[in-house]
Formats: sequence, structure tokens, C-alpha cells
Amino acid sequence: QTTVEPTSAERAEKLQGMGCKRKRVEDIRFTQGKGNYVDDVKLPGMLFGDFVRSSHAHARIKSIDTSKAKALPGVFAVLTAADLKPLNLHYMPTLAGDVQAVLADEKVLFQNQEVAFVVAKDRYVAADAIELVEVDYEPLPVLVDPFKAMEPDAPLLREDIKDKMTGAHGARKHHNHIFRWEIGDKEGTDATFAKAEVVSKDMFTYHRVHPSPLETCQCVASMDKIKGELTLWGTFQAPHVIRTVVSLISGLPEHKIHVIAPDIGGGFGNKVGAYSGYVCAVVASIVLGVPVKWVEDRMENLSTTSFARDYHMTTELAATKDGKILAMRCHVLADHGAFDACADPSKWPAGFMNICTGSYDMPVAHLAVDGVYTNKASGGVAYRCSFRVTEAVYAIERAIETLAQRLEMDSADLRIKNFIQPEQFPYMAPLGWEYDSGNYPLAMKKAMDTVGYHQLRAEQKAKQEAFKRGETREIMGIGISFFTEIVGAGPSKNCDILGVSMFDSAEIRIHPTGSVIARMGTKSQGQGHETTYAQIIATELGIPADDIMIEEGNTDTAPYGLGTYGSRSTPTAGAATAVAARKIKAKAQMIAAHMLEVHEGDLEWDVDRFRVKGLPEKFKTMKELAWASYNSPPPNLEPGLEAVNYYDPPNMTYPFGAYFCIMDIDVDTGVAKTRRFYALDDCGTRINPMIIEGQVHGGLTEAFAVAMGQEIRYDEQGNVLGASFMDFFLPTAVETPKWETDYTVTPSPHHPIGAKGVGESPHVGGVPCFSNAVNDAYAFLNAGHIQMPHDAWRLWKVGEQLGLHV
Ligand code: PCD
Repeated sequence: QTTVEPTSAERAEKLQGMGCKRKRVEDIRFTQGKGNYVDDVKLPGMLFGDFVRSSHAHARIKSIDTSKAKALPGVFAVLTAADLKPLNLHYMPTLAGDVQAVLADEKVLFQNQEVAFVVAKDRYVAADAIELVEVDYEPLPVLVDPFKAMEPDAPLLREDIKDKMTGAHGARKHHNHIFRWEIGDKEGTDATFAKAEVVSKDMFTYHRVHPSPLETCQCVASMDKIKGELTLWGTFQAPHVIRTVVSLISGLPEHKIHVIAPDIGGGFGNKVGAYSGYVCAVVASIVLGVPVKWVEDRMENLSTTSFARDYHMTTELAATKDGKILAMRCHVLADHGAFDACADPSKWPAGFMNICTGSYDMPVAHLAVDGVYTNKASGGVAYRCSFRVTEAVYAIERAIETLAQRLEMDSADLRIKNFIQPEQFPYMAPLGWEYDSGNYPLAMKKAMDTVGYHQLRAEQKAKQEAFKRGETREIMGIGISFFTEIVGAGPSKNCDILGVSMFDSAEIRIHPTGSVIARMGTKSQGQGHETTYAQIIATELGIPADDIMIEEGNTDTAPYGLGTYGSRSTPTAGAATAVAARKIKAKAQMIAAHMLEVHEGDLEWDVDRFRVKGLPEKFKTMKELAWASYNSPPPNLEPGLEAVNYYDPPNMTYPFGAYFCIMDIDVDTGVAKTRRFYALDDCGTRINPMIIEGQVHGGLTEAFAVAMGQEIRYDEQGNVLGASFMDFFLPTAVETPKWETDYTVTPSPHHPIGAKGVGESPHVGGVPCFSNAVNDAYAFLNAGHIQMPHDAWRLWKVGEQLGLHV
């Protein structure tokens, strides 16, 4: 009996490498409640810290009396700005080049701002002590409306920088002005507009929302005074950046700081920045010499750490009568709240808003952004979008719709007419980005054919007639969005954080028996990196994915990286992983050549082994080569098999997609039902199709949330109205529509495995798609642009304004 050698294809399948719907290995612990989150960290003698927060949005602090709180048994310390001042820690630097009060210094600038930090034996005593801290406030006039921020008599918010008329991004025009950022060809754009046949202009507001991950922001700081070492566990999307920041602001040497991000219960951009809670926990631990834990509650999370959006975008398109777009002009008024704590790469005060020309070929464009201070929480994070890309895509995808209406043209046709064509890639967009690859017409056609676009339009027309005749109270909307994302920040030539270039890294070690440990500078918050990075290595090195352990989040062991956000892990650390694996493979080839007594060039790679060309029975498997590397390396070659790569990507990656939403709205109740949602994504080479599908489902669900209900609102006194899940819409399985996913594959030409990011795409494409569906439904009633969020109450109001209600 002869045993049949498995074929190459059979061996490849066993590896569970790229392209395989490998089950998520991390889910074994997550689904059994065995994850290890920050709140699971329990250390001997650990104390608990909590904040006294401002009840006012803008007020002077006349006095803070901590004596009653300090007298409460179980209270160890109450810190105020006065305690931090001598340490120069009452302000901390923000990623946007501003400073932010760690504890309010003489005045408060938004409701729920941190005023004092109570450290007690447990969270219950801390909660009681908070009530005992007496703060005497003198209310000041409140500024909520960003459009009023730069009026001559607008209240002065930032007294700490009132004489500083130049900020991190140039001149400030007013005491509430943060920056003006301009990009593009202003003169050329203005000239084109001046002679354009059609100018279509609208103001689109992208309301204030919050990433609201299920696990809030939290940390445990533990200072070992004997060793002079600080260990900081925290919900950090970018652990190494946190280590550097802590070192810079505390003066502790960076090698004596151990930052550990254990399992994270969702990030969505919320866990990129540095917050007062981290600083206060660290200071308290240094002062008291025991570990201190800080855990936000839901209200604190929603109302103080990192909001997203709050962009007011005046968007204009210049076009010919037959729908050729000639130019885009956009002005954004950006409400950044009380401190400019936007999490963007340093040079980009408005993130990558300059991707706002979208998927369309136009010769010129101009973008200007003014950032202003208001009495609201600071932040401005990329809640599931790569630095303001969701805003940019919302602007262009709404603008395309309103232009189509003005031209009385079908909006799908208008898109197709203006698409950047496949042969134009790499395509230099008018606001400076070079799109790497794309095939937009193909994706659009596939999507339109699948949903039966033209039949849908016919059905909609019939429904509109029926509505006008009074036969139905239901209207139908067809939402389209065609988006181009920009992910993978990024090339060091244009992206850094606090001066550190935005590369990322991977370190791979092969053990003697052929199993592997690999570490990256990124940090999964649920994305499934333990599963997918192993798949890249499996395919590159011919080692089964199950034999590869992926570790992230410990700054002592992982190579330096800039973390996970902006869908950058695949474009950066994913690339580093492939490159590091290829270094190992090159060394393995030298070992194989030595063992098989041939030249390296006489070998060929076959899934998991090197074979001698023309002598297929002579080969060495990766497993054998691993052993040999420790046991009998060729002379002059150092033993072992490991490699590190720090990958500075040559360009971003530009995933894209075509989304369609079919919606039915009852005009009398304002209830909108999503009948069908179809999402076609192109993220280049697909590492794990099942994970991609999960990413798309998650991103679409958050898009549904944002478009259809989520909002952090403020009243005129600056009271925050959306700070609990009673008011802030977090959809459950009950409300969430069914998602239909599809794909095309246009590899990235510069990425080692051709992959682009995907995690944020569905959110970026999803929000305008929902909003376009709603707007499309009401368009035949001449509703004009309807602002998000489109919850039932607001849509009911639209019906009222249009006089539809009987
Ligand atoms: N992938 C594949 N393929 C491709 C791509 C990708 O497979 N081509 C996959 C990977 O591997 C992973 C994922 O998928 O796993 C994703 O990826 P990406 O795209 O690269 O990304 P990443 O970096 O990793 O991540 C990030 C993202 C973000 S950004 C967000 S928001 C969100 C997302 O992610 N988040 C989250 N998703 C998620 N999921 C979960 N679960 N959780 C969470 O938290 Mo930002 O900026 O932060 O805002």
C-alpha cells in the first residue's frame, strides 16, 4: 500500500492562510467569559479613583472644599488642579497641539468636566466622597452654537491662551478660533465656479455623536517606588503612544514604564487619546505608592471622553448642464469643544477631510476648515472612520444627490458619469491624495444589477403617484453611496503623532519545533488580529495558522507601533508582518540550499517547503528548516529564525464600495423601515472573508445608529442631553436591519499582499447611504436637505413641515 502525498492545494488548505474563513481564535475565550479586560485587573491594596465633575458648562471656580470628603473613612486623597500645578500636570498636551486641563483650573469649560479626583478604598466610598466635595461656581455665559463662536462679543472661553494668537496650525482670528486650514487651488476653483453653468450649494451638518464602545475607558496605574517603575494597564488603542506620552509628561524614563493593553471591549476611536483619568490615576499611584484603578461609567464616557463629528459643511459643486462635475468648494465650521483634542496625525487639523472630492474626477477643488471652541466636551475622534473621512464622504455623497435633483438627473447616472476611470489609477486627486487603485464602474454595475436598480426606480415612481393620489401613506427611498476611503496612516512623509512617524511593526520568531510567536505594534479591540495576522504568516511561511500565536498590547514585548485606528493595522502592521515573514523565508532558503547542497536559485517555494527545481522529491519543509536553524545552521549564518520589520508604507490604501439602501417611511409616524441594505466592498486582497463580513456588519450597524438616531445634543445652557443609553441610540438586534454583503477585489499595488483596510469602510459608506435613502424618499415632496439624525420624531416633524399630516 502506498500513501499518496497530499497535493499542494491540499497542503495549502490545511494552513488556513489568507483567503480562508478561519474561525476567530480569540472567540474561544470571549464567548466563554474568559477575556481579560482592564476591570479584571485586581491588585493587592488597589484603590479606586473617581471624578468630581462640573455641573456647569461654563463657570468660574471660586473655591473647592475637599475637607469633608477627605474626612470620610476610606478616602485616601482628593486631588485638585492646585495639587497638580506644582508638578506641572494640571494641563496635558493634546494630539492636536493644544493643551487640555487635567483637572479644571480656575474655571470649567464644559458640563461634566473633571474638577477633582477622589481616591478611596473602593468605588462606593469614592462615589460617596464625590458628593462631599463642595465646589462654589460662578456661572459664565455659555457658548453652544459654533456659528456664534467668532462673533465679536462671544464669551471668552480659553483664558489660558487668550493672548496666544497663533495656535498649532497657524493664526487665530478670534479668542474662540482654533485654526483655519486651507487646501487646494482657491483661484482656479473660484474661476471655474464663476463661469459654471450650474452651481449646486448646500449646508450639510454632520451632528455630534460618540463611539460608545461597550467597555468604557479605564486604567490601572501601579507605581513600584522601589524599582521606580510604573505599570499602566489600560484600554489603549495605541499602547506605545501612551507610553511615550506618559514618559514625556511625567518625566519617568520610557524604559521604566510598562504599558499593557489587555483585551479591549471595542474602541471605535474612543480609546486613542489620553484622558484625565489616566493622568490622575498615575499621579495618585505615584503619590500614594499603591495601585489605583479608574473606570468611567456610561454617562462619563458619553459626555466627556472624545466625541466625534460636529462638522457644519457648506458644500458646492460646479457642473455642466449635462452633469459633468468641474469643481468642488467646501467650507467646514468645526466645533471642537473646549479643548482641541482631536485625534489626528499632527499635520492634519481636520484629518483627511480633503478626501472630500470622493470617487469623482474633477480638475480643481478647494477646502477650508475653521475650528472653533465651544462649551462642549473636547475630542473629535475618528469614530469608525479614518480621520474625518466619514464627514468628507457624507459631504460629497449628499452633494451628488442634491446636484442630481437640481439637474433632474438620475443620481446613479451622475455618479457613473463622473467616476475616476480604472485606467486613471494611480490617480492624483485635486486636494492632494494619490488614490492607489480602484475599479469604480465595475463595482457600481455589480451593485446596481444585484439590487435591480432600474426596477426599483420604476417601483418608486409608481408609489409616488399612489401617494399623490392618497392611496398610501408610505413613501419609498433609494439610498446610494459610492465611497472612497483613505486608510493606513501612514506614510511618514505626511503622518506623525507627536513627532513619531506613523509606521507600524511586526516581529516574528520561529521556535525550533516550527511553531511561532509574532508580535505587532497594533492592538486589536475586537477586530480579530490574533486570527488574521496568523493567516498572513501561514501563507507566507507555510506554517499552519494554528501553530502561530499572535500577541499585541504589551509595550515590553511588542515592537514599537502606532496602534490600531484609522483601519491602519492591515495596511501598516499587516504589511510589516508579510515583510518580516519574507525575511525569514529568505534565511530559510539559505538553510535549505545548504542542506540540499544546491544553489539558492535552484530552489522553488511550494506552499510549505523549498524544492529543488526539477527534482521535486528533494525538498525541505519549513518545519525541518526551523529545526535546522537551531540545530545545524550553515557556517557563517547565525542560528535561529526570526525577523522584525518596521514598515513605513509608501502610500495610504484606498478601499471603496457601492452601497444601496431601500427604505419605506410612514409619513404619519416617521418610522423608517430598511427593506434592503446591500453593501459591496472592495478592500483589495481579502485575508479572512468571514472577519471582513463581520467588520462590515458592525460598521453598518454603527452607520445605521449614527444616521438614524445617535446624537450628543446640548441645550442652550450647555447641558448635555445624550449622555445615557436612554437618550443615546445604541441599536440592538431588534432595530438593526439585515445586511447583504458583496465584494470586488482590486489589490493595492504597493501593499506587499495587496490588502487595503476595511474596518471603517462600512461606516463611511453606510451613513450617507441611509441619509440619502431618507432624503430620496422625501425628495419628490420638495423637502430640501433633511439633516441627520433621521429618527422617527424628526421625520414626523418633516411630515408636519411639509403639511403631510392629515
Ligand atoms: N481584514 C481582512 N482583509 C482585509 C482587510 C482587513 O481580513 N483586506 C481584517 C483584518 O485582519 C482585521 C479586520 O479585518 O481583522 C480589520 O482590519 P483593518 O481594516 O485593517 O482595521 P484595523 O486597523 O484592524 O481596525 C481598526 C478599525 C477601526 S479604526 C474601527 S473604528 C473599528 C473597526 O476596526 N473598531 C472596531 N472594527 C472594529 N471591530 C471591533 N470588533 N471592535 C472595534 O472596536 Mo477607528 O479610527 O478607531 O475610529
